[in-house]
Amino acid sequence: MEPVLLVDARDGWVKLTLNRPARLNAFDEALHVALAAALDDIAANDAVRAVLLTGAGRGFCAGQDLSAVPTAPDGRHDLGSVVTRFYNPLIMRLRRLERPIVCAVNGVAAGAGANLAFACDIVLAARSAKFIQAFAKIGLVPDSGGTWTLPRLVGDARARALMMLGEPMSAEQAETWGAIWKVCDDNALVAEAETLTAHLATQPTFALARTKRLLNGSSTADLVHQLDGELDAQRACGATPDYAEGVSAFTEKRTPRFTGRAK
Ligand code: T3D
Repeated sequence: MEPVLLVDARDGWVKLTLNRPARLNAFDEALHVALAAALDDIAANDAVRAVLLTGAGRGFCAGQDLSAVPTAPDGRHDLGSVVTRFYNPLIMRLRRLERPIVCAVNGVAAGAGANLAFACDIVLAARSAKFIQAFAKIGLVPDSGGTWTLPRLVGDARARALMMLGEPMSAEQAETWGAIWKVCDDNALVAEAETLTAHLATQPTFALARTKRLLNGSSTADLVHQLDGELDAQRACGATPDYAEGVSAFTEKRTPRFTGRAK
């Protein structure tokens, strides 16, 4: 049987492909478990300096597999257990992973699938892709951090309408509204995303990780707190070999060779 997650180790980076194309890569328990394990392996491996997340087939991810929702002993669907065990930890794993995560949205991203994409660091989308806050259509609230992430990306008015109406946001709207980094032609998406991830894998990983940490905290911190955080991070970055290399390369007018290491 095909694995539900394809893990493809490249030179300094890993490509993760959600692989349940017949269900538009909707999450069942096996996919959650495999993705969590892969992200934990990456976190523990300093040789991996960037991650690319995408989907197999014509969809990116249709959120929860609606045919695989566990039931509580009283026979009701127990959505709380799925969110507690899987979706909330997944979003925190992505946000806390000290590597840049590129997301290549190759097709429809619905429900938790859309909010999974928005939890990544740099999102590219195929021109034909769309993002759907599908939750209200089945009587649910947006989860996987969507009510936190989407208003910060596109503004409150757009987030409210997208979530209450469940209407698709096209890839081009997503780019124009600031929800994603870039739209790519469908047949160029994979190559562009791979090139970008490979580039990130050669960059100063420690500094990128500290940048990610600062950005994660910025929307809830006040300026004084944020300035303190930048001070700590800058001090730590200033002690890395990558800072020395970056300055040398600048002075010598050559491309820097970063190791990504803290020491
Ligand atoms: O436990 C919990 O539920 C709590 C957590 C919730 C998180 C969530 O993500 S809730 C939201 C769940 N997702 C959805 O509601 C989206 C459901 N899917 C759709 O609305 C549509 O499929 C799409 C708009 C995403 C795509 O439409 P379209 O017309 O391009 O494709 P399709 O024909 O609807 O789907 C293709 C196949 O994928 C189809 O199977 P079939 O008929 O060919 O055998 C369809 O049933 C299957 N599929 C699509 N989404 C899901 C799914 N199967 C299971 N679960 C899905 N979410």
